[in-house]
Amino acid sequence: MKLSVSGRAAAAAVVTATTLLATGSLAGAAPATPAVAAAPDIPVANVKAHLSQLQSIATANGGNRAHGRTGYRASLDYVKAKLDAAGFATTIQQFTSSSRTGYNLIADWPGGDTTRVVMAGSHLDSVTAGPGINDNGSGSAAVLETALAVSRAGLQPTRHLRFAWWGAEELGMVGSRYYVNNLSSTNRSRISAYLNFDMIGSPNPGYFVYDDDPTIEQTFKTYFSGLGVPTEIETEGDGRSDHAPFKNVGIPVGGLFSGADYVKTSAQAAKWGGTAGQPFDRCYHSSCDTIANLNDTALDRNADALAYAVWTLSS
Ligand code: DPN
Ligand code: CA
Ligand code: ZN
Repeated sequence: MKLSVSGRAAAAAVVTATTLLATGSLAGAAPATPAVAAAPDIPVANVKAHLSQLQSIATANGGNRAHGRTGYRASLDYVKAKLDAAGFATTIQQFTSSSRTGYNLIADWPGGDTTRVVMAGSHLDSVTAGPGINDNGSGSAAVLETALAVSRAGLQPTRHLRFAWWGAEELGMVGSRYYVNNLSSTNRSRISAYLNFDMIGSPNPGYFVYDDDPTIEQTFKTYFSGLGVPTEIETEGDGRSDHAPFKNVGIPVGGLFSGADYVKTSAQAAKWGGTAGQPFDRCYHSSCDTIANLNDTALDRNADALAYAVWTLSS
């Protein structure tokens, strides 16, 4: 069989396939070689177009997209309309937190083995202080564009794919915890992986991979090593985002992160560029977390890595 992949990509594919087969939590996954060839390059312009829409929504709704505010519901309606038009089965899950109504959006891609579900999610709410474009429009827009790419490709994965946008993360992961708590034990046991994307376009970026499930971690690392981009283990936010409720009930989790208010070291600036002695995101939880508060290269790489992981882990 002739494979139209470079030597390095082929070598990376072998590593991924070996890891998948050797790891209990995702045992039974097909070898990853075909998925490596098929995973799409996510157009960063499309991701940015979604972010421009989220910025406009915040601007039209008092400057934020926070839980219980009109800008949150408008954000959810924007994402849902795109998914409905692309053929997803969408569900809005309602909950109450701090006396305000919150919503999760769940989108299932029809087909695949529903006893082995691969999920990717991100929180869609901002803080009240600003529009929340890096935190977490970035993850929300990249997960949306990956879902739309699944539809464009007519992907028929072996495993069932589910995408999620969480409400009220900024109040303490309220929406994602509500989702996990309300799963039946059967449906909980059917989730073979949860991938989380919270802040992936930080303006002074780092490339951090969560070190939770080893198969998921290795899948992301394989993608970045193919780009020649070094990664570090994510340590700033352990337990601080929506993967935590999944992890707490034993579901394999992983994810990507480009940094919040920690300061970039000189060693990190040497390998990633950017500015040492400055935060990864100086606008974290501030009014200046606008459409200008993004590094397009980080957003592009992380969106492509997201799609690679979704294709590979569901194959
Ligand atoms: N959970 C993020 C927030 O919404 O504020 C911050 C964060 C994410 C921090 C991931 C660390 C790691
Ligand atoms: Ca891309
Ligand atoms: Zn935040």
